[in-house]
Amino acid sequence: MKREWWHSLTVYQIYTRSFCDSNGDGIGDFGGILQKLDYLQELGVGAIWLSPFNDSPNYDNGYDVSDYYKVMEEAGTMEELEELIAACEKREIVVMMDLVLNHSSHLHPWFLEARKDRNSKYHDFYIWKEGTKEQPPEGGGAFFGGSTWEWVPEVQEYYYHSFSVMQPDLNWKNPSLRKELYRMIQFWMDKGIRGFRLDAIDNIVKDGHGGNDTHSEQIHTYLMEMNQNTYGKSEQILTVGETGGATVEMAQQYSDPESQELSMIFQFELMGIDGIRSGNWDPKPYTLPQLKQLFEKWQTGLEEKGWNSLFWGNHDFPRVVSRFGNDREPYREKSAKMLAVLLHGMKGTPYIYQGEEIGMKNMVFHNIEECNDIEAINAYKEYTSDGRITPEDMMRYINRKGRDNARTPMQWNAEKNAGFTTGTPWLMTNPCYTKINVAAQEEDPDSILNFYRKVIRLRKDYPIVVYGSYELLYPEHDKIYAYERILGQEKLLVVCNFAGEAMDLEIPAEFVEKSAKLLISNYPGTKITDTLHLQPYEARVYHIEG
Ligand code: TEU
Ligand code: CA
Repeated sequence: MKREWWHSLTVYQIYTRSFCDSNGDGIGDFGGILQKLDYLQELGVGAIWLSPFNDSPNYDNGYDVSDYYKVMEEAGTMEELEELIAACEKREIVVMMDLVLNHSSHLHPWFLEARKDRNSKYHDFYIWKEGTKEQPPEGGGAFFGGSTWEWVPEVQEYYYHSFSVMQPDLNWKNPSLRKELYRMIQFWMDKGIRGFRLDAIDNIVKDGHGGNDTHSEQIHTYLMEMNQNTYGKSEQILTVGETGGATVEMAQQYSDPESQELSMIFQFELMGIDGIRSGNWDPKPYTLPQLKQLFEKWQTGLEEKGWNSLFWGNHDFPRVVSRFGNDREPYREKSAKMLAVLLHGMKGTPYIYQGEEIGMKNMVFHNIEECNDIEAINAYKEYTSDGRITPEDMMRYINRKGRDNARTPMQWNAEKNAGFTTGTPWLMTNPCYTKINVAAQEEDPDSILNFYRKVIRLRKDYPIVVYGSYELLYPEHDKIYAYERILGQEKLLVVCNFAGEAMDLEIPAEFVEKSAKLLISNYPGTKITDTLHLQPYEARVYHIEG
């Protein structure tokens, strides 16, 4: 496999709105990110992915773009962005941008024209169907509620939207639209953007029946065309497509260098893509053997062809320690570190979502007025208005699964608003900030933050972490997750105890015989013996040079 610069780096996802506010308006911005570059550099990340910063009315926090060439006022100015890109370049941090190409805002000038006149050039930039006000076309439900079709009296037609009514889908069948998008991507490349995360990119082909054809071959054709016309022209650009429902075979195709589409994708088999309206109370649960099976499939599936992205969550999912670890004391810290070891020991490019590195946990929202997320608010209205679900149950649901959990302000210190803003934050600060914050963890050599720094470092110091093949051990063990990485004669052993109790595990003899070196552990004073005595949520990585 050809080695690429983006194989060995770790990406940090910044939800700009919630990261750091430099001007006291309660919304995070470029100036805030600039202030935190030392922090990011010390953490050791090689790239930052910024959630959408294009001009937007922010009904979906930037995932509804009204001008692809401008930056949104809340985030700052173009000059500030340029300054940020230059400052990152100096620190060898790549800046990645979130491209929202499946849909625009309903306030984008293209759509404003399109909805006025069927003969407008921009009408065909969107997807329309005839009908009457009373009789909408057939179709499924939109991700954020209601039908995928919305009536426009001026043109006596319905337009198609996969997400909210405020996010009309772009018509990728139209070559002029595609050309406009490519031109725009080139504009950002010229500004020094070195990576793109392609939002909901597997939704761009429609099935003709009011739904999306996320398995269509046509998506690959469009991606190849986009690649050739934009980022494919440079070796310097990293791309990751958000393709929630991708299978291993599809992922191979998307991320195979031969097919020239994308560097890698985000698949959501682990996350589960049934949103808050699916009727499932909790995020998809897994037994440990199921979790192993899932990772095994992806780790070995992309071994020869393609490349994995590795992540425990993002701005759309609950906090990792609350979901896959144990966010109750005394185990929050240990389990957060254990999860870091498990994921960062695997093969692929890891993504850290802001706050994960200090063990931030889910929020408790008391009522819907405290929430911001369009998905949660729409679902709440719909489900409580006809009495299908009580408001109390709906809040429980939102607290377990809702997207605002991950969007509360970054916790920098124990001062007012966690040091995120001097003003009023756009979304409540999680009260846990008095205990869980960056300042406290900087001071503590054993903190989750300092542990993440070490974990990230391993990938740089040991090529086996980047390129070793993955071998699962004890697939049926329901408390311990152990695997090996193998590169020639060299070996790594990663052992993670998922139980809140001590466990013994017999390990392959060669690690003891060859006096394997302990690279990292979340407990002090560990010894290598034929049988490891593991503490609750203990994680260790051993290395033999071979
Ligand atoms: O999320 C897309 C999204 O909702 C996916 O999880 C979807 O289920 C999948 O693509 C189906 O294949 C992105 C953003 O991350 C999110 O914040 C936005 O709200 C959304 O797109 C709309 O732009
Ligand atoms: Ca601000």
